[in-house]
Amino acid sequence: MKIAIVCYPTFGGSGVVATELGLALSRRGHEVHFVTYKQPVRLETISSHIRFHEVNVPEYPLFHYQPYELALSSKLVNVVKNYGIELLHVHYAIPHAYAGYMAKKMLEEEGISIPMVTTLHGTDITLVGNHPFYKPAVTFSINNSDLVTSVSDSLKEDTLKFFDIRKEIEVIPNFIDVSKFEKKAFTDCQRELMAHDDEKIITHVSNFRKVKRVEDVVKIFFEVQKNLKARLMMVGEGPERVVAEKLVRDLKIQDRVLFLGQSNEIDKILCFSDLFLLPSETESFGLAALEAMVQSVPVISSNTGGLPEVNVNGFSGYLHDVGDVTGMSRSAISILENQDKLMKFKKQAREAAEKFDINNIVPMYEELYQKALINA
Ligand code: GMT
Repeated sequence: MKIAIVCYPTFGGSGVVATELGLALSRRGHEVHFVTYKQPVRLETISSHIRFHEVNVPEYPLFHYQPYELALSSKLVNVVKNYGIELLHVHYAIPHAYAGYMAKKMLEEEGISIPMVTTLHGTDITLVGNHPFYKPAVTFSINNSDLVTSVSDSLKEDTLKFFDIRKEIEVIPNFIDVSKFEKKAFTDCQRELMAHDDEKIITHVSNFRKVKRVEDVVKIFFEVQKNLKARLMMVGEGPERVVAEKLVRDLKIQDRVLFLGQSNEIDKILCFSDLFLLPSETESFGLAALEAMVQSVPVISSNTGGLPEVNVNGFSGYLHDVGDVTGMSRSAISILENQDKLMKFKKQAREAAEKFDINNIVPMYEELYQKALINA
């Protein structure tokens, strides 16, 4: 198949999923064309089955906002015509589904019919898309996609609750390439660079937005380090980083907390981590938790959104109500203070992650594409 994928090229989960999906599809013999404003961060290899098409939006002083949707839909029309693309797969409804629909309509004028699959990722529904400023356009573009998927049951429920949707939504969960993370020896992880042998390493990875509740991460860690020797790795960049840094300073734990910024070495950091914290306000799936689990890192998370579909309470970690810092701290300590329990949870975290192996999930997308092509 010849597929065009539209996504955000940044560190966010939706872009990561779209890129990994495209790479996996190309390895399975499909020709995949990424159409976005920058080369996606995880798109390292340009192979004969992968192409990247940059959407350019020239600055013009008349425009207060540059018309990205227009440039994207025009680019899609050209890519479809030039490369004989058979299917569009857009990740994140805003504005990709809207631009994809416009491209479809323009192509129809030229006698080209192309199906569009839209994958909903989370904030396009729960935070941004739900805003009255965007809601009519988001509803319209979901209803006018040929097929719609969501990354969890919870996100599907939210979409049906918040929007007037006439389309069937199929749940295809996010995935991970389990084989990339074969069990390593403890010593492979260069843990000694980060902590002493008797210290536990706790990690948080996010875009440091309000929804991630990074202050809770610091508060949980503060409680933990009163009970056992530990270090906190804060990975990522975003507006709440300064807030977390201030709290660390106020609590006088600067010597135990490391802010690593945006990193291309998340895999290395997770390799030597003992516990992952994700106390988010909401999370449609929690790809960051899955990335930790596959590296045998148990997760303490909130129990909202799609997180209970990924992190299994009492097995791969523990889940608590949003904001329950006391409960999360207690659970973190209970795992970290008992080496046997920690080892058991590490093994179980990996086991729970295996359900989301790329080889189980990518065929679901291929089947969906076939369905879209038959119905087109
Ligand atoms: O919130 C983020 O971390 C970024 C956001 C995005 O759009 O990239 O992530 C959303 O999509 C991810 C991939 O499907 C999910 O794993 C995240 O849970 C989801 N974020 C939220 O729902 C807050």
